[in-house]
Amino acid sequence: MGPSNIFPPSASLKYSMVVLAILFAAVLVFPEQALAKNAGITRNYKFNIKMQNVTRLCQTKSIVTVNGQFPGPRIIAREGDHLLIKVVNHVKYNMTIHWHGIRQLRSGWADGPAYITQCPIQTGHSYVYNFTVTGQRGTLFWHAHISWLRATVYGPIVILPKKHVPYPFPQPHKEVPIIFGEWWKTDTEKLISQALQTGGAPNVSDAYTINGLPGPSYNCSAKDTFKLKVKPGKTYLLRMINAALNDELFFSIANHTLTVVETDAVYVKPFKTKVVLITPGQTTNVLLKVKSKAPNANFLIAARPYATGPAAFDNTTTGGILEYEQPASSASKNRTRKLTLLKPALPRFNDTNFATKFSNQIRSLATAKFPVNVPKKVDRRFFFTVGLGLNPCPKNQTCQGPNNTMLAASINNVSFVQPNVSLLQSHFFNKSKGVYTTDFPANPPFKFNYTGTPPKNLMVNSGTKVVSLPFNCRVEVVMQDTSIIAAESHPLHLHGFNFFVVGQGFGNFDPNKDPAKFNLVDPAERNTVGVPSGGWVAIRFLADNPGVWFMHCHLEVHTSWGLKMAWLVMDGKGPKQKLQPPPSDLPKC
Ligand SMILES: *[C@@H]1O[C@H](CO)[C@@H](O)[C@H](O)[C@H]1NC(C)=O
Ligand SMILES: *[C@@H]1O[C@H](CO)[C@@H](O)[C@H](O)[C@H]1NC(C)=O
Ligand SMILES: *[C@@H]1O[C@H](CO)[C@@H](O)[C@H](O)[C@H]1NC(C)=O
Ligand SMILES: *[C@@H]1O[C@H](CO)[C@@H](O)[C@H](O)[C@H]1NC(C)=O
Ligand SMILES: *[C@@H]1O[C@H](CO)[C@@H](O)[C@H](O)[C@H]1NC(C)=O
Ligand SMILES: *[C@@H]1O[C@H](CO)[C@@H](O)[C@H](O)[C@H]1NC(C)=O
Ligand SMILES: *[C@@H]1O[C@H](CO)[C@@H](O)[C@H](O)[C@H]1NC(C)=O
Ligand SMILES: *[C@@H]1O[C@H](CO)[C@@H](O)[C@H](O)[C@H]1NC(C)=O
Ligand SMILES: *[C@@H]1O[C@H](CO)[C@@H](O)[C@H](O)[C@H]1NC(C)=O
Ligand SMILES: *[C@@H]1O[C@H](CO)[C@@H](O)[C@H](O)[C@H]1NC(C)=O
Ligand SMILES: *[C@@H]1O[C@H](CO)[C@@H](O)[C@H](O)[C@H]1NC(C)=O
Ligand SMILES: *[C@@H]1O[C@H](CO)[C@@H](O)[C@H](O)[C@H]1NC(C)=O
Ligand SMILES: [Cu+2]
Repeated sequence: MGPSNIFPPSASLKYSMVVLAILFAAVLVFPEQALAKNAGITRNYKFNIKMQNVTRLCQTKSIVTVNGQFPGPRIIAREGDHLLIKVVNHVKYNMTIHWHGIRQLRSGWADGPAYITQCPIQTGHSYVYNFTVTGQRGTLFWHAHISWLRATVYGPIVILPKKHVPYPFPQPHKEVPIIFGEWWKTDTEKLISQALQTGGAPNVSDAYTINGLPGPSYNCSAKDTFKLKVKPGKTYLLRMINAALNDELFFSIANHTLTVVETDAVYVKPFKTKVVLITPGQTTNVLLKVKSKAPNANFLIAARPYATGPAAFDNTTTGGILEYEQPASSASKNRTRKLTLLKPALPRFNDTNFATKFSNQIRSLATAKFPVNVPKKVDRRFFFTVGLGLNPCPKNQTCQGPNNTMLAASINNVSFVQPNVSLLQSHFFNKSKGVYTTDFPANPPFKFNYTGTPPKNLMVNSGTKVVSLPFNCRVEVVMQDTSIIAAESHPLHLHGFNFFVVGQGFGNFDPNKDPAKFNLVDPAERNTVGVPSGGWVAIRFLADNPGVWFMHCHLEVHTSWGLKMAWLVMDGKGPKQKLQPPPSDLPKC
């Protein structure tokens, strides 16, 4: 029996996150069947995809939700558990759900990106996502993986360590998810479909949210503010998730220091910081040790963007409030007194220096219990340019991209064209002809000064191309930002694997000098990494998971423009090295 059956649906959406935060402590004493020490249990969840009216920023809007909740329900499991999540689609949109960061060992059919590993779940249909959480513990999240529906369809995944296995840091008093989102007053499905027709950039969002709530900096939103009530002297584990569509975020709590202990469900060497940078697709666990005595103040919890491109961005700030439980005596005496609200200092919107320093601090634990399995040798090397580009305007139309073009984005100048059947099915049933080709280029079509003056012709090529890899191939990918249209940070997300961030730098990657500086000792292990604006990042992974694995920018607007590709990992020879056949309820196109 899964937690979904135990946690009652919360009556009030507005308070649901607060309620969940309180219930969260109960998870740690959650009754489980007595089973062999390492055998996981099966947890069942039901996700009814349905419309729900939600009011934010003084406007009521009908949004797509899971079970009417916004943000959606929390998935809780322990390392080793099996998950069966039945998704039933009651809305007019096609739907898929992605379990972001879950490795999906040999269970690629449950990964979720539309037309990559499955056809969408159509209106009135359902699909059971069936997978096991193997070798992972920490915070991840789930979200819709079709069009822009993840704007409102997202929620946390909390993976606790196996029973009786402690964290490699002090046990927190409480654990609290902090999930960032992005809110538009307008219908986001209309927004992106119009933008893709006109070729222009879609309008930026109207607000950011913390656990679905914009907070006091927005018009008529003071009542929609996330509150974190703390007991003096205690330590809290904040499970932070950036589920925003298009914006990397700086996060800080006034007058408090945070200790980063985990990123993308991998423990890291703890380090202290006032500010956290979190890109869309990343998750970060931090310990918050609060002051030992309740101060006479409240503290703003704030997040606002890190933005590097020239494009317009939502430059607003979302806020929550950290409140101390006051001692009973003072509370009664001072009940009516309004505490001052202290505000944190956040880096400037374009503070790339901070971004670089922050990401360099993230290091794997590299202990006997949590070793770093970074490939020391490499079988296949790839050099990928990532960035924007243009498509010509169709005849008879005027377009809103620069000089009457359409904005596009690409990897190695290939702008990915979404097929109309799923790549994984086409691969499994040997029906790739006319769906995809395996000639995705290992290098850009021509060399230029990637971060200098762009070439004259900015037009992209288009195609549905993948890279085919043998099982257990050791892969290195250098991702190089380009200044085409403009240099910009791109958070690249890889499905099906964690990778190791072995190096990064500014300007053009130098294949002769830079590899000597790679960190093969304690590199960060994660599923999403920011390609530095005007720079490069080098990652390595072991292709030990057969299937078709999407890799894309987690800024949804760039994905929509084609900044995506897929890796096709072949079966290995061993019996446990093969992709399983598809489940019988796999949706059809
Ligand atoms: C949302 O509000 C509209 C207009 O008031 C109403 O017609 C509709 O039934 C509501 N939808 C839901 C799911 O409550
Ligand atoms: C889930 O997948 C496992 C492994 O493939 C399989 O044994 C099991 O029967 C599946 N469960 C359901 C309910 O489909
Ligand atoms: C985008 O914003 C402009 C200016 O605020 C507005 O006129 C337009 O209607 C918006 N477009 C959409 C699709 O919401
Ligand atoms: C703020 O909301 C009020 C309604 O509560 C509205 O009258 C006012 O125009 C709004 N202001 C802005 C700047 O949107
Ligand atoms: C907040 O921090 C400032 C600067 O460090 C300090 O002067 C002030 O006393 C702090 N206030 C509280 C209530 O902790
Ligand atoms: C946000 O952007 C708007 C429009 O570009 C600008 O007027 C405003 O000053 C900016 N606000 C902040 C806090 O930078
Ligand atoms: C109660 O409020 C008064 C006046 O603001 C302040 O001087 C006093 O320190 C407060 N007492 C406590 C226990 O915080
Ligand atoms: C950041 O923005 C400020 C003002 O908006 C500008 O003066 C500065 O040059 C920018 N810094 C970088 C590194 O782009
Ligand atoms: C393009 O415009 C011409 C003349 O206005 C018209 O005859 C033709 O049908 C249009 N073609 C398309 C594809 O809209
Ligand atoms: C648009 O055209 C102008 C004039 O030909 C040129 O200077 C500019 O670089 C072009 N912009 C883009 C993004 O191609
Ligand atoms: C590339 O362009 C940058 C920025 O204009 C410049 O500083 C750098 O020297 C150029 N590199 C090469 C190899 O030309
Ligand atoms: C939903 O998915 C099916 C199968 O791929 C497709 O035929 C249909 O056009 C899609 N509907 C919408 C509204 O996108
Ligand atoms: Cu991007």
